[in-house]
Amino acid sequence: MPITPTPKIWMNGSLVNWADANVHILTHTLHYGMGVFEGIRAYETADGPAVFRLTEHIERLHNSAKILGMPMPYSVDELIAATKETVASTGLDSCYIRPIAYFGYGEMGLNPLPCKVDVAIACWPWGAYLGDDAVEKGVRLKTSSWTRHDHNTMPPAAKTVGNYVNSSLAKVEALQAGYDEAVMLAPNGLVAECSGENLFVARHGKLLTPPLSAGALEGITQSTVLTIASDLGFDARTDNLARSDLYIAEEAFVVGTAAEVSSVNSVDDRAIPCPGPMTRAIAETYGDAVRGKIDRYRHWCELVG
Ligand code: PPE
Repeated sequence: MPITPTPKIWMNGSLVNWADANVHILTHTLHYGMGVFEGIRAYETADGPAVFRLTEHIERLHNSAKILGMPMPYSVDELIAATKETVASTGLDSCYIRPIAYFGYGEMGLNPLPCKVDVAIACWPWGAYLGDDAVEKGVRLKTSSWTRHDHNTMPPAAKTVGNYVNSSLAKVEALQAGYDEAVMLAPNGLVAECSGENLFVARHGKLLTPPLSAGALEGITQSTVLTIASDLGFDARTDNLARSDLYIAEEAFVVGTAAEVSSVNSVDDRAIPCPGPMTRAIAETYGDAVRGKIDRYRHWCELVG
């Protein structure tokens, strides 16, 4: 999707013009992938723009950096304030937000630690990630020929720049084969997640989503959906899934900040009823929750102003 520029990007403590938010070609992370990032959305609410679960996203950014051994130069509170300042500077009611921390220009070679850690936050308007009408129409999934990371290869709990080589390989393979998104299996063959979303599947009336131990990112939308699903009276929990669980699912959907809740209409050309009743109810509630329309979830909407 083409990027629509906004006026300013936050870089190392101040807002700079969009066109001036550049890095040197010898930026360490550009060569070796040791960076961490987040994907967050701000939505229009009755009280003004609000960033959905901003604190949890910034805490995960800090944890990703900790896993990499990357010193983070700004506290969680400082980055929360910086994110709000950046969103406010766009004048937009809703947008996608991309904080990134990376080892900058300094030295080359595999040890990143001599390089200064730089932090930037960019925002831009971003529409439906898996196509318009992804709830009603559903997306076609294909099991990837690429295996998801082993815990001792690339830690799946950290949202690192380098982890996304694996995701991009899988995404491109799925798109070139005529599908919308890839399902990735862990080295032991269990279902991990999709290239950019967590996956939920209904089996025997229960909603199951693979945990971190199966190689999935601990998604913030996954956590939101587990809460919403329970509040709606559904039995929903993290659990391991086999590939065959996907083929005989009663319903299935993917969740992520960018994709929100998008139903799945087939996996490897095995049709899945779409959208299922639980999927539809959860998607509708999620859409209202992020816009501050549901009292019990309003604490997740962190106002910008
Ligand atoms: N797994 C992966 C691999 C992943 O990239 C995401 C987010 C999730 C699960 C869901 O996490 P959460 O956003 O906390 O619910 N993927 C980002 C992808 C965006 C991009 O293409 O860049 C996102 O949704 O922002």
